[in-house]
Amino acid sequence: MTIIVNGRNPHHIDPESIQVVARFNEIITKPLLEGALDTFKKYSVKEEDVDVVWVPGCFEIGLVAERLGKSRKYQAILCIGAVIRGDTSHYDAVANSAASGVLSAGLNSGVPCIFGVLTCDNMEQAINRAGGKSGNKGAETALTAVSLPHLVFLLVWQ
Ligand code: INI
Repeated sequence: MTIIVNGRNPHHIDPESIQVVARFNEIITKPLLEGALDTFKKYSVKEEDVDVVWVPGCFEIGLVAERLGKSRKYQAILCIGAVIRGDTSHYDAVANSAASGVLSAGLNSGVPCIFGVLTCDNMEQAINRAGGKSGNKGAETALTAVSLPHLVFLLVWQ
């Protein structure tokens, strides 16, 4: 979806952006990151304006995203991870913490923190969404990272 605000396409801005990527399930998060970097390239975001920070797992994303947001160095923070259901309820704890952590990071810092975390029932679902049959969710969520800073800017300054 392209959001048009005041008749202007917010995609025209080049956000200085950061990606927080979880190492856990790296076989999935690496292609998600590559998809996101491809999207940034398509929208003329300069390579030198994108920083990538790796965290151990999705549980840690919120904390790191919030600190980075509060540093005021970035216009958007794209949080990438993959939580895959196992035999226990650990999945729910990590997936819920990742979602609420990313939400809090955005609300507390005022910088758009985009939820690029896959929550899948199995590895096949994750592979399909990391460049397989169902596309690349990293590439898709990067579109939000490109468009949201302008929207937030307009809302704050109008
Ligand atoms: N971290 C993930 O990113 N994905 C998972 O699927 C996952 N599972 O299933 O355990 C996971 N666990 C690690 C967690 O994010 C923390 O790094 C760890 O608990 C240390 O705080």
